[in-house]
Order: sequence, then structure tokens, then C-alpha cells
Amino acid sequence: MANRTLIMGVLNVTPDSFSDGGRFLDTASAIEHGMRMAAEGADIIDIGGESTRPGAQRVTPEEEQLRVVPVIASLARNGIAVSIDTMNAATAIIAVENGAKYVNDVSGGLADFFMARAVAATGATFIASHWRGQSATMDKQAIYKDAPSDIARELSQRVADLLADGISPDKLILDPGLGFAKTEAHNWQMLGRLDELMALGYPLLVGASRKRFLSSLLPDDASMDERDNASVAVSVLAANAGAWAVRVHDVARTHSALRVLDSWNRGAERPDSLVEERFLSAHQESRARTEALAEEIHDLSYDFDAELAIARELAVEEVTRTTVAGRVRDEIVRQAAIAAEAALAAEQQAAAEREAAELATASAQSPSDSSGESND
Ligand code: PMM
Repeated sequence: MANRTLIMGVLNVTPDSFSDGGRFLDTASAIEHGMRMAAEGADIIDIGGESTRPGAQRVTPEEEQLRVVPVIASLARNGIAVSIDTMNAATAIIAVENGAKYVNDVSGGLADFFMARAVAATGATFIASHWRGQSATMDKQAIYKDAPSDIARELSQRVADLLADGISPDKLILDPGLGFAKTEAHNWQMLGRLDELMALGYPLLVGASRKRFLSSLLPDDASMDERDNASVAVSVLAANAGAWAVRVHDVARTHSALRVLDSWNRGAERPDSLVEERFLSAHQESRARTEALAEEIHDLSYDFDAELAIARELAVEEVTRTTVAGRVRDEIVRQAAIAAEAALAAEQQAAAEREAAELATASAQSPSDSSGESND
């Protein structure tokens, strides 16, 4: 799997899609739009024939298939990776037969009892979103104690069921299902705590593009262009949080923005020599602190050269492992503290022995000595 975050371009072949207004209902223009998104940098084109916007009514699988299959077949024939956005097992099967590599089900397999088994049989990759119910009623189901942990728990139960139905763990991708049975606040909480979904151990797809919770940040008369700015910002942040892919309408802008992020992160990589230099200067600091401590307890037996040799060894190890010098510095400070503590204990032990010896001498010289004899 690629290191960078992938871009999934949205291609809704519906007359009522809130985002592209059904402009691509016509098969030819849908194919053209898919090809354009691929040329602009989309890694996958997600083709859907049924709107999932809040309040949307379902269409028959036959109607859905008439809309999507010619588009899937044409894009797949042109070497483009295609995903079918459907809640119907029958549509998923026909889509894969016509070249789709991914089955993207916003219901995570809950809307159609046969979905998981059907997808498992095709060998396609399954993308399962968090979902609580059909679009017509989902807004009423947006009730959570703590949205991110509730969503993670419900998705993890879904994962167990999907695996039991035969989906292979290396062919499973999860999605928080932004906007599905979630209020604006729930969506932001989920985005801010994506790591909690990441902890389930599956790649994450994030689809925030042009969703209602973004438009509420903008003026009522905001243009599509302004909505896309907000979508691009969310995509960059999701990518930076480790998302496997972002599902977007504006592929060209997302592509440039993700290239910025990529360059930024590569710029942040520290050269090995710098890590070593920082490490050694951290060591010098901790040495100075230990020296002061050792002086305080009048014990100068601490072997700094041996310590430095260990530090250098640790530095070389750390440089090969990570660019974060903090842990190494912590280790040095820890070792210095152990040495200082040992020195203090030795000093205390010596003091106790001195005291015991003095006591013994004093009691030997005492007139009340039990022998009753005098040294006079
Ligand atoms: N959102 C929509 C449709 N399909 N699929 C996934 N995996 N994740 C989503 O968030 C998602 C989806 C609804 O948005 P649209 O009408 O713009 O396609």
C-alpha cells in the first residue's frame, strides 16, 4: 500500500446528488468526468448511482445498475481503479464483474444481508462505513454518549461480523461515515479523534467533501468553490492524521494540497548528522547536571567517559531507528539519575558505617563497660 494518502474522486451518476446536481447523469459525460479526475490525480474513482444525502429515497437496484455499470466498465477498460458506491449486493457483484476493484458500502454491509458474503466471494476490497440507518431516518439516530468511542466500538463489532462473513482482513477498509447519523459536532469530534478509529488496525477512508457540516462554517451564499476550500483543508488534516485515502469532489485541488503536505513532511525529516549532534548536546547537558549532583554529594567517582561511550552507542542506534532525539535524551537523564542515586546511596552507606564505627569505639571506651575493668 502506498505511503501517501490516496485520492478517491467522487462520481455520482444520480439526478438528485446534492453535490454535482446530477450533471453526470448522462453516461458519456460521467465517463468523461471520471477520466478527467483520473488525469488530475485521482487514484480511485468512486461511482455511485444512488444518492445517500439526508432524506434521500432509495432507487431500485436495476435503476442503480443502469446508471453505473456502463461507466464502471468504460473507466475500468481504460485502466482506472474503480470503486462502486452501493448498498446492494447485486449491484456490487455486477460492478466487480465489470471491473470494479472496491465495493464502497456506506452501510458497512448492514443494508443488505448478502453484501459481505457476496463481496468476499468476488475478492474485491470492501470499504465499510459507520452507519446506523437509512438516509430517510438517520438524522434521528444521531445520539451518542461519546461519538468517537461509540463509533469505534460499533465499527469494531461490524469488523468482527464482516470477518465472520468471509471478508479478508487485508481487504477491509473502514470509514467513519461523516454525516451519516451524525450532527455537526459529532463529525468534528470524530475528525479530531481519528486516531481512535485508526487503533482498530485498518486503513481509513475519510469523506468530508462538500458535506453539510462544512457548509455551516461558511456564509449561506458560499459558492461551491468556497465549500471546496473547506473540503481541501479537511482532506489535508485527515491525510496528516494518517488516513489511507480521502473521498473528494475536487480532485485537482486536493492533489496539489496533498503534494504540499507530502513535501512539508519530507522537509521535516532530520538528517542523521543533526540527530546525532542534538543527541550529544543533550548528553552534555545531562552530564553537567549530574556533575553538579555528584559534587553536592561529594562523590566524584562517576565515570563520565564510560557514560559517554554508552551515549554514543545509543546515539548510533537511535539515529538508525528514528529522528526523534527526545527518547534518547530521556534515557541519558535516566541513566544519570540512577548513577547519582547509586553515588548518594554509597555516600549514605559510608556515613552509616563511619557512624557505626564511631559508636563502637565510643562504647569500647565507656566507663560503664560491662567488663568493669579500667584502662587507667
Ligand atoms: N459519503 C457519501 C457517499 N458515499 N462513501 C464513503 N466511503 N464515505 C463517505 O463519507 C461517503 C460515501 C455522501 O456524499 P456524496 O453525496 O457527496 O457522494
